[in-house]
This record gives sequence, structure tokens and C-alpha cells, in this order.
Amino acid sequence: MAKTPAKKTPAVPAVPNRERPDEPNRYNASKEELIELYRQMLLIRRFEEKAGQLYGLGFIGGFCHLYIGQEAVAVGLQSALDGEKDSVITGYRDHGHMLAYGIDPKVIMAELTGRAAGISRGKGGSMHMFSTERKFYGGHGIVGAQVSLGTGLAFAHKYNEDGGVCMAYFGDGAANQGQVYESFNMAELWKLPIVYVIENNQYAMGTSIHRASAEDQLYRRGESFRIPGIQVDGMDVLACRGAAEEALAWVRAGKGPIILEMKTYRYRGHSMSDPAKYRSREEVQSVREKSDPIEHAKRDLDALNVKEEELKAIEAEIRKIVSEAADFAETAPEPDPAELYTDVLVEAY
Ligand SMILES: Cc1ncc(C[n+]2csc(CCOP(=O)(O)OP(=O)(O)O)c2C)c(N)n1
Ligand SMILES: [Mg+2]
Repeated sequence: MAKTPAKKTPAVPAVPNRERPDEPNRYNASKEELIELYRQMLLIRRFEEKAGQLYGLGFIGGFCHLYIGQEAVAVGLQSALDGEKDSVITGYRDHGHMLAYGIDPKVIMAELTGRAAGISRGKGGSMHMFSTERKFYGGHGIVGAQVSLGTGLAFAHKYNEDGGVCMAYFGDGAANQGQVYESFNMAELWKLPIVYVIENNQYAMGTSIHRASAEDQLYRRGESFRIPGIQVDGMDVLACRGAAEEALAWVRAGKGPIILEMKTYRYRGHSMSDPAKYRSREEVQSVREKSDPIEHAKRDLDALNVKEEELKAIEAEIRKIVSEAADFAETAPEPDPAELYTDVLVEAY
């Protein structure tokens, strides 16, 4: 009896040649621009160090996730946004993104200490900071939720034809969440104006990316939705800014979403209550020594002939701003107890 020929597996159809974004260049910053980027990174670093101290002293309750080590990402990317039109959304590690958006350090610190003058009137705390006037939509404690909410913001930009782009940040851990991929699908299908920023700081709580992710090259996570991705040195503020320019040009040209995978590192534990036993001191020390984003910018400033005295003056100015923010946050009044009954949703749907 003749053998039935084995059924051939159909060849996977080749993905048609797609247009790809250009390989981003490091941003060619003027001396003044680089000084400003350096200033902002230093402000975040010193602000976060102070927040860590205030937490230790009991001034800050609840969760507190510091951004130390990741400063170049928020600063480099957000410096390319149009503050009038574009929106930003992120997770709970949000102080740096607010500072990079030029929001007053005093009202951010006062939110951390739960004071009425805080940006969310002292009711949001570290994880839930909002500034709708500045189109900063949080601050979210649910891992991955900001990705679908950000996709909604991008939908609104398109629907209202306001010319804005949403920058939605999330972590390497969040990148394994289901709602991220539902969002990717809709965003590409409808060509929504959104830059998905994966802040790959190598860990999701105590789990390293290599233990949790089958595809650990996260810039490739949009491939099956035809969303292009770029991997970026997230410890180099000029590389971050250059990638932002490229990504925004892509999105503003109506080509739909794009993914930026920012390779970065957090120096502190996941939150203030994490002793970080899942990694060695040497690992952290080695990143600090070899790749610190602020030291990196210092070398670039040196190459532009910026003198040590000028950097010292910036350091003094930043320390003053942070210490004033801390004084304000320690002494400003707490919300009135009647505030317990405001901002509460009572309507029925
Ligand atoms: C839906 C959901 N699952 C789990 C958690 C608990 N949780 C809080 S942070 C976190 C890790 C997220 O890591 P990553 O996305 O890499 O962000 P990173 O903290 O590194 O900035 C987890 C699992 C949560 N808040 N929400
Ligand atoms: Mg992470």
C-alpha cells in the first residue's frame, strides 16, 4: 500500500518588509542643554536620598519606591516631550518622572509625608501622584495597569486630534502582564500615538528578568503586533534623549506605537522595606562604579569644558532645593479630617 505523503508544515509566511525606525543617535546636546539634564538628574538623586532618610525617620508612611540609578531614563525621555500636548503615565516608582516634568519638589515631598499641600492633597502618597494640569496621569500601584490606561490616553489624543503623544512607562516585570499585549494589539491596529517605555532595571521585586522572562530582549516584545522596538542604554542621558527623538518622530508621523527598552538598574531595594538579599553588594557596586548616569553626564560635561566649580555650584543649589522641600514636607499641615469625605466616588452606574 502506498504511503500517504507526510503532510508538510506550511512555511511561515515571511513578514513583509516593514519600515523600521532609524537607529537612534546620541543626542547632540549643547553645553546649556547638558547642564540642564545633569541638574535634573542630580535633583532626582538628591530628592530620593532625602526621601529615603525621611522614610527612615518615620515621616513617610506606606510604600516608597526610589528611582535612584534610573534618573537618565525619565530625564532624557521627558526632555523631548511637548509639555503643552503630550501626556505621561507610569507605575508606582514615580517621583523621578514628576521631577523630570518640572513639578515643584515641595509638593512632591509633601505628598510623600501625607500633607494637605501635597500634589494629591496628601491622599495619594508615593505611589499615587497626579497632575492633570501637567498631563501627568500617575502614579499607579497595579502593575501593568498604566499600560492600558496609557493606551486609552493615546486613544484620546487621536480622537480629540490634539496632536499629543502618550509616554507610558512600565517595568520589566510588568512587561509579562497580559493587559500589556491587549494594549499593544489595539494600539497598533488603530495606530495610536504612544511610546511604550519599558524600564528594564533587571529586577521585578526580588526576581531577576532572566528568571522570569522567556524573551528577555524586551524591545522585541511588540514583534507579533508589528510594533518596532529599540534597545537603549538607559544609563546615558544623551542616548535616552536621542532615542526619544527617534521614537517621537515615528509616532508623530502617524506610524503608530513604538517600544523603547531602556536598559537600566535600580541601586536601592524594590521598596524601602526590601533588604535586597537576592543580589550581591558587588553587583550593585559594580554598576555604580562603571555605569552611573550622573557620573556619565559629568564626563560629557568635562569634555564640553564645564568646570568643576560650576558643577559644585549646581550641587549646592540642588541641596538647597531639596532641603527646603523636606522642611516644607515636615512642617506643612496634615489634611483636615473632613477631607476623608471628599474625592470619594459615590455615584451609581
Ligand atoms: C497586578 C499586580 N500584581 C502584583 C503586584 C505586586 N508587585 C508590585 S511591584 C511588582 C514588581 C514589578 O516589577 P517591574 O515591573 O520590573 O517594576 P520595578 O519595580 O522594577 O520598577 C510586583 C509583582 C502588583 N502591585 N500588581
Ligand atoms: Mg523592574
